[in-house]
Amino acid sequence: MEDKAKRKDFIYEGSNSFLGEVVAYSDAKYVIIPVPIEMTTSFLRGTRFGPREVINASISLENYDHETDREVKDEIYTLNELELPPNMEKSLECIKDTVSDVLQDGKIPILIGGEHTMTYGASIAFDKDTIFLVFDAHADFKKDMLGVEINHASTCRLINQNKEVIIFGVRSLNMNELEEIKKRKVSITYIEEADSKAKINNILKKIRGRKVYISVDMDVFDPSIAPGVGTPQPGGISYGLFLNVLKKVVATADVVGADVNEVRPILEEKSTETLAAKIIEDLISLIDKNSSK
Ligand SMILES: [Mn+2]
Repeated sequence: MEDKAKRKDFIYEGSNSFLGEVVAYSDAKYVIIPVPIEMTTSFLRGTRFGPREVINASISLENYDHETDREVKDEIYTLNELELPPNMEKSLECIKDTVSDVLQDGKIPILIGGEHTMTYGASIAFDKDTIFLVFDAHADFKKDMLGVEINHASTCRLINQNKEVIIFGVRSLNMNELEEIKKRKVSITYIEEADSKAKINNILKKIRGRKVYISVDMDVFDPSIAPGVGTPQPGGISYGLFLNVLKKVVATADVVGADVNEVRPILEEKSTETLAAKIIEDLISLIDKNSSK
C-alpha cells in the first residue's frame, strides 16, 4: 500500500483506462500511450499532466456514436504512463520504441501528450512513406529555440527531415519558418482557408490511399473551446469543422497512428481534456466504420 502511494506514476486500471475499457492487450485494436513529456515548454507549464487528465475526462464520455451508429467498445488498451528520463533524446527513443512495439503487434498507437515534440519521437517508428497530417495553430517549423534544435516549436520541421508533412489550421509563424516551408514545398493551410473546399480536396488528393498519421495539437482549436493548452492562439477552428475534415481524411487514407498533444490542465476547467478525449473516440469510431465497409 505504502509502495503504491509512493509511486509518482499514475496507474491506469479499470476506470482509469481510456473510456474505462478493460480489454486484454492481445484483444485490443488500439493502444493508448500516455506520454507525459514536458521539457521545452516556452509559455504555460503543465502539459506533463495532460495524459492523465484526458484519460480521466474520457470516463465521462458515452461509447455510442450516433453518427456512425457504432459503439466504441472492447477494443482499446491503455498503457501505463511512459516513464521518461529527463533527457530529450532518450525520451524520444523511449517513445519511438513503444510505438514500434505497438505497430509490430499489428495495433494502432494513439498517443496522448505532453508537448508536441513527442510526435517527432513517434514519427521515427513509421515508414518513410507515411504522411504526417498535423493540426496546429503554429507552423512548428523553427530551426531552434534559444539554440535547442529539438523543441516543441520545431516538430513539423523535424518530422519533415525524411517524411512528408501537411500542416492545417496555422495562424502563427515567423518569416524564417515561412521561407523554409516554401523551400521544402510543405503543404500549409492557414486558418482563413480551413473551410475551403478546394484546399481540403487538395489535401485529400495528397493522402488518397496513403498511410497517414494524424497529430492534433490542441491549440489548433479556438481558445474558447480549448483554453487548456501550452501556447494558446486566438482564432482557431471549431470542433464541427475538425470533425468534417477528420471524416474525409479517415475515408480517404489509411490511418496508421495518431496523437493528441499539448493538453495543459486548468484546475477544474475540463473542456480541453474532454474535447481531446472526444476526438480520440471520434477517430476510433470513424476508423472502425471505414474498415468495416
Ligand atoms: Mn505544435
